[in-house]
Amino acid sequence: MPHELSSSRTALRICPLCEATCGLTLTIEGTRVTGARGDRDDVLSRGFICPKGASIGGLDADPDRLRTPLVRRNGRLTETSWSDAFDVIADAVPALAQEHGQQAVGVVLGNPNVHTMAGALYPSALLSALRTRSLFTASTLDQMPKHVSSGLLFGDPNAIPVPDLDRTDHLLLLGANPLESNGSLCTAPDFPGRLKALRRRGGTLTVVDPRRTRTARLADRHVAIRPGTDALLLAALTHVLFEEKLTATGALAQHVEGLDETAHAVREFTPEAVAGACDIEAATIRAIARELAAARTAAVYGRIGSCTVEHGTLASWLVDVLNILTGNLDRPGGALFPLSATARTPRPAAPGKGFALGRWTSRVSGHPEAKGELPISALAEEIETPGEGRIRALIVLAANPVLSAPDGDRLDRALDGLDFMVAVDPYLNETSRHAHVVLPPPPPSQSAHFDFAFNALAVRNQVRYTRPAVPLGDGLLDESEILARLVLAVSGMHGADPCTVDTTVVDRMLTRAVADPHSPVHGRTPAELAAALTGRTGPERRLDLMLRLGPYGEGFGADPEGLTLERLLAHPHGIDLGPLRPRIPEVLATRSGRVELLPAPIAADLPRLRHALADRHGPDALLLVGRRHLRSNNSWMHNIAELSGGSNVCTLQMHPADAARLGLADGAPATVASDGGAVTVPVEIDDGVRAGVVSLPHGWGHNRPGTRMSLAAAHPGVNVNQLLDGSRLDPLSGTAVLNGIPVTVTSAAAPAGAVPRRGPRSASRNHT
Ligand SMILES: Nc1nc2c(c(=O)[nH]1)N[C@H]1C(S)=C(S)[C@@H](COP(=O)(O)OP(=O)(O)OC[C@H]3O[C@@H](n4cnc5c(=O)[nH]c(N)nc54)[C@H](O)[C@@H]3O)O[C@H]1N2
Ligand SMILES: Nc1nc2c(c(=O)[nH]1)N[C@H]1C(S)=C(S)[C@@H](COP(=O)(O)OP(=O)(O)OC[C@H]3O[C@@H](n4cnc5c(=O)[nH]c(N)nc54)[C@H](O)[C@@H]3O)O[C@H]1N2
Ligand code: SF4
Ligand SMILES: [Mo]
Repeated sequence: MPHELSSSRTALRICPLCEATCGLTLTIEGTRVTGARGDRDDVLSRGFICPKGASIGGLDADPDRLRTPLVRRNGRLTETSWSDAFDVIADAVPALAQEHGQQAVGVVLGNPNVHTMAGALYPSALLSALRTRSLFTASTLDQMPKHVSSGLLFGDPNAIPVPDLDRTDHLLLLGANPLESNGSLCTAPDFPGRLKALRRRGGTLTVVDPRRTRTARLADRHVAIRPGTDALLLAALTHVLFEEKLTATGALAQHVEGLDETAHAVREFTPEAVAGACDIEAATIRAIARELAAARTAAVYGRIGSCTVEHGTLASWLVDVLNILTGNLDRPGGALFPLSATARTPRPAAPGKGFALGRWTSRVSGHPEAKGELPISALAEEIETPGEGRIRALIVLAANPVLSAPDGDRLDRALDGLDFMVAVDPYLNETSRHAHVVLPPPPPSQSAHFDFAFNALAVRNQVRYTRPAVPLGDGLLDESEILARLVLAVSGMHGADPCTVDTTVVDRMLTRAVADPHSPVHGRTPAELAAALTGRTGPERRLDLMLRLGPYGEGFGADPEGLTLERLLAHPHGIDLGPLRPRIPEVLATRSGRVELLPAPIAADLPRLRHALADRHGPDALLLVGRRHLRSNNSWMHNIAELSGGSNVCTLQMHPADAARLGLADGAPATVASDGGAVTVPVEIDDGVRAGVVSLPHGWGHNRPGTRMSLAAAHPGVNVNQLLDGSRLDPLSGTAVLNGIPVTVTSAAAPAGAVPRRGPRSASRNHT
């Protein structure tokens, strides 16, 4: 180890562990991260840190992290060299595509791709190299309904309005628990502090959640809705605004079409009509609508609990309908569109191409694509079902669908039957254990960081970049280089310099820019511009290019004060680019050039919502919802000692009245059963969940053989997604219904005959 690395020092690193993107100050001894605190000078996070960020040293140094590529030989995964690993991929993937067709090679992208530079910069090159439509991502377990509603309303699926937390007077928050999750589709480090500040400045907070969460406990009003009925509640709020003439679209009026049609479309959803289904009094619904309309400024914001439900796209649409009708969309204090430093530079407003859904459908069940993706719930059947286009090879980047998607047992078996699978993952887990080649990225401290995705969802426009805090360890490859080499290996260019991938992208972007009359580089030559780029690596040069051509960029000399990578590097705590500002109409890309308030696919889905009005559950029905714990992160952070234990456990939370009715004591094992199967799990009696609702966290179930996550395996928990068979989807977005699932719960010690019809499946076995 070089001498200068042997003493203690500090280095800045943006936290990649959740959407808050806090700036961290790492303490480093030698090459080891021994501490982390919030960077007080960070322009966005101002010193905030949570327990996960504080434990990043433990995650970085986890002895179970893979440090060497693995290749399957004689059925066993064995350590190998990087060159051998890529040789194996180059031998297998192009040949399988040749033999079975392009659709036979599938790609799965998991959540951490939005938290790494590599995940932002290379998947599109991978997909174009493969020319496959077999793309599945965590979005169809998450925010796809929001993309679809934004695509339909605004013409751009990535134009997602963000609640202006720091300036709003009133926040109506549905199905989100930022006190545990630290926020999502709303990048706001210290979300808890920002909510408290809202209250302190006299603002009001309403939280709609079947559980009295830590967020709900901060609120002026907590509405314990029946799961799965947010779209009904939101439709009723919309109805009240029209009925009581409380709409005031203000400056937006000239940019919105379809108001009358929308009023007509929600006419049946009166507060009185939805009250029973939502289990919320009509008077409360009217009060919420009036408060929303009366607030000087207000924002409606919905997340997981309003997305991963039966009417997820309708609920996501109605969130913005309410923002629009109250004049709060696109105004300070309402919900605004951020403008990130790497976004496309705004153009003069003009009609766009609009957003199309269902341009193709999945092979087996005919699910429509959304944003180029097929529902991840359909992955197993696409692997299992014979016929042309059957998936034979899978490239899995940073995803663990065996735990995160419905019916993990079925997917587990399907993956086992693949001809070839690559996983880019630091862990050998429930999914990667099936791979023929595992390519492990380095730990976070050894990677550079830039938030391409979350800067476009942040409550303040700002830009930050951190270089690796620790040099790349011996024998490791930067994840960008791993993905670049993977692109080359599958595209017949195996062995070429990985920089080729970056120079090709740079050249393509510059060629497009010089031909664009709106670009500051119009008419110049790509080679001259490429030569001006700075940066030590391919990803840095690409970042430099995006910053220069972005909305705050120096435009290769057009604005000498503008952003470049060099200027950003001179500001290690980031550069504040100001509060969010109105962006309509420039942000609109619909065919009409206006906000299309009642898009046809939405109108066509409303009859399904009408059916839900009548959909009454019996008095003893139980509906399952999820939950997140502050010290958790989906399926992959149960292996970190500092984050484990205490209240971070896999239990079935249940209201005391339901527990009493079912004869279940606190801590007693209960069997939960639904469409897809059953799991057995300890009961936790908690009056924070409303009666008629039970809650299990996701990401557990670490009991499969062949993984290498010792601590996680020692307290495995059960996989909640085993209760799902993958058939419940929000039809417009293909998103799995993960909340509001009817379940039965029985004592696991119950006598024979009392067990559910399909029979309990013990969680401690791997079913085949
Ligand atoms: N029932 C239920 N299910 C859910 C949810 C729910 O609320 N309820 N939530 C859903 C949501 S919102 C999401 S986003 C999905 C997440 O679904 P996934 O993305 O499939 O799951 P993660 O657990 O985030 O797994 C990420 C994988 O990336 C790996 N990884 C971690 N860091 C890196 C890295 O730097 N590089 C690479 N290459 N790999 C890395 C981890 O080891 C892990 O294997 O789960 C969904 N599933
Ligand atoms: N600590 C921690 N932080 C995380 C993650 C993590 O696993 N752990 N995961 C990250 C990821 S990938 C994401 S997408 C975000 C998600 O961030 P959030 O959306 O804030 O996620 P949750 O904490 O799951 O909150 C969802 C809430 O919806 C409620 N809910 C369930 N069903 C319904 C319903 O039908 N209606 C309403 N109104 N509410 C309902 C649940 O009770 C729960 O409190 O968190 C991110 N941050
Ligand atoms: S809130 Fe999120 S980004 Fe901030 S320190 Fe915690 S895990 Fe990291
Ligand atoms: Mo997510």
